[in-house]
Amino acid sequence: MQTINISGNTQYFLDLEEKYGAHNYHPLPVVLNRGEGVHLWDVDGRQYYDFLSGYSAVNQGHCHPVILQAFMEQAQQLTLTSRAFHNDKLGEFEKYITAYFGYDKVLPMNTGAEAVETGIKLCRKWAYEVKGIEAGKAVIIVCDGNFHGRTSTIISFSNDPLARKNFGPYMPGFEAIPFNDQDALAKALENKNVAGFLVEPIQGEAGVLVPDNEYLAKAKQYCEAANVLFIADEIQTGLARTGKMLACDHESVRPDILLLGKALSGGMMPVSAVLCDDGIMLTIKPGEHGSTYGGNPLACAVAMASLRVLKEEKMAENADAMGSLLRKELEALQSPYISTVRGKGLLNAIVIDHPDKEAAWDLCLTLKENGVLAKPTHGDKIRFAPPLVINKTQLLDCVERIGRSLNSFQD
Ligand code: IF1
Repeated sequence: MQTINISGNTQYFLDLEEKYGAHNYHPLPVVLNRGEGVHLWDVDGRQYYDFLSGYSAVNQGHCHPVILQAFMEQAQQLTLTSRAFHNDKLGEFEKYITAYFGYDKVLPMNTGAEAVETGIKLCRKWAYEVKGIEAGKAVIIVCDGNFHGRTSTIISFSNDPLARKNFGPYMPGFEAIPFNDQDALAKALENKNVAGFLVEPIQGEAGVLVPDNEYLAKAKQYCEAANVLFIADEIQTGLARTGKMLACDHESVRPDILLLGKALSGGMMPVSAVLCDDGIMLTIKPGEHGSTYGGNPLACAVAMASLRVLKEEKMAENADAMGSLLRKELEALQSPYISTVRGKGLLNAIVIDHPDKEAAWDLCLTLKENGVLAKPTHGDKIRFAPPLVINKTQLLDCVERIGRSLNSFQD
């Protein structure tokens, strides 16, 4: 186990959380109080590169000035009307985002999980009222290793014991198949009660699992042939993270229902959105779904700025170039402790090969000492996902720090 030195200042904040907060996370022992671009600073003034980006919620970089400006202007004007009344930002946002992604309509929500839940409800509603599946019989296909959020319904179709243990009884109506297995999907689609296929184009939490080329395109074709909705959860992979605006764009796949969240607000506040065409969206009538904060004017102003800067600053192109460079340089380290380097754009992970099962955690502690913040996922994988504004000099500096951290490893 790695020895770590913690300042009194840092310890003060760790103790507060230990005593007064739920213990539902096991964070790295670092206390941050400032972020700007690719950098974070802790309470002792130490600077770090952020290689997690708030789980891809800070694609645009911490405290992006344009997004911040939009936030501050709107925050002083009007933050929330509820949907009981109209406001002058919601319609502008709806027009902007539907044109941006090419859909008829958007249903605005707040968290990613709410977007996933909304997608599930739309799919079921469409199944009964358009496709004609028998009431209560709709099935949505999901993938082993999925992560779509933490609500009771969503963990009902998780196969991660940590996510679902003792949270039953579980929501029925879901069938899991292996990820990246088109034959398994074809077989599952023989069931006439299937309404939708919910999939992450790249499985994030599972350890950045990139499917074979054409998997998504074939899956969409199979769904179309079976009159089943292809629901893409782009909450983590979307918004330029993988080197295209959407991960589905790598295969020119147009989801029937598109789920967005996280970087939709550039890390400012929870904003999520569900996009689809009228044939699906208009199955939900007034009063059948909603949210207190969904579509609030502050969220709309922030989301429009967050989407605008992605394009204006060509963040997808930078993510593509910097991601290729990162994977090439990580491979070139030829570290005996890295068994795999994988990813697309700036959504990457390394798999650690070391006899000590705590090795990935210990490496993250060493990385922290060397000025790079990253976190293990599922034991032996470490996600490397910096903000999409990282430049070549900064990226090579991080690779040097990662290499130095790996070299300090003892067998
Ligand atoms: C945690 C990681 C986990 C997501 C996808 C929906 C959601 C998420 C593809 C729900 C959220 C977050 C949740 C956070 C850690 C992080 C995460 F994959 F990004 F690393 F857990 F798997 N779809 N992912 O990734 O969005 O409701 O959180 O806004 O819960 O520990 P949310």
